[in-house]
Amino acid sequence: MNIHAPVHGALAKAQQFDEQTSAFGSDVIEALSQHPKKLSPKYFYDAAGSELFEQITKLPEYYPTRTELAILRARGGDIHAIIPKGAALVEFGAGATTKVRLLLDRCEFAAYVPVDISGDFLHAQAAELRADFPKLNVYPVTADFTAPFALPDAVEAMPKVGFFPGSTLGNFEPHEASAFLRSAREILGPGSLLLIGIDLEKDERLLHAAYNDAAGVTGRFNMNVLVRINAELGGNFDLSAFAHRAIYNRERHRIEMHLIAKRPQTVRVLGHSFNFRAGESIHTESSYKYSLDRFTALARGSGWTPKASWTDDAKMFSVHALVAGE
Ligand code: AVJ
Repeated sequence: MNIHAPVHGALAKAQQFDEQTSAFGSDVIEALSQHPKKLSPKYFYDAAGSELFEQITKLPEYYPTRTELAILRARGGDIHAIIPKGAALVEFGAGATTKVRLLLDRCEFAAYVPVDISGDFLHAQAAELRADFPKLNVYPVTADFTAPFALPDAVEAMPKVGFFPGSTLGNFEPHEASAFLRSAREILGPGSLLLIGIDLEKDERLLHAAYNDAAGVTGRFNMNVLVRINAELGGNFDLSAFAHRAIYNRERHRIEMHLIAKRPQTVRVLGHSFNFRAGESIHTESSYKYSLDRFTALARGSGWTPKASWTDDAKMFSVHALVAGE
């Protein structure tokens, strides 16, 4: 053991790292002990996983990102018209800044509050935006946005506009999606606006192609969670013994991603053994698809009043403006 006390910052960082690692570890042990086995999609996104997701957004088969961007561009005037001047824009999750830049370019926001669990990513993103929007106040908040968190004091008096693009809501089970919408209403306050991107139900062949791309990027993205378990938790997953599979579950309106064991095997993680039968699955992600009616009903039932909905001509994707009820 090192008898010299490390500098405070390094210690804090080491502790934070340990806590995150052990949360990941205990989650993985619990999720792989379930029947059927599961893993949370939030663990896809380390630096390599975020990079793979960026590649997914550019695939010819993956329509959501480019369709949502096209809607935001085409409806910029309508969006501008309903956003109060001097508002604070609160983004749930911080990813690529392409979408938020469209809003910041067109609407006069006084502040931008990106909220994300990964502080490093958040601060890099904030620095980038501060450089390009010198008059904008950027107040990053490091928090898990699926739980209640406090907005910075500096934006308290400003009107609030929430932004939750990308159909990230689709990763939540319907009851979790409702809980998120209720919590967002509490955080933003009555009368606030929420701009939210929601992927729509469509021909199953298009959904299937979007999650089983010809170049195999989605498969590598899916497999990245096993790469992380091996690297960070000392797991011994044999990556060549698992296959990517994405299927549309029609009854539950969702794409499911699975990792399928190609043969019987035992995998060890943090001193635990997990047995797999040939063909056994780890369910790694659900991506719910909504009809416009089912989404507006969910929003109403969660304390929000739909104000406007926009889609592309082919009705592939939707963007909704909701107003928070009292
Ligand atoms: C970021 C959750 C919206 O569900 O389409 C992309 C993630 N998974 N390809 C989605 C994802 C496989 C994506 N979301």
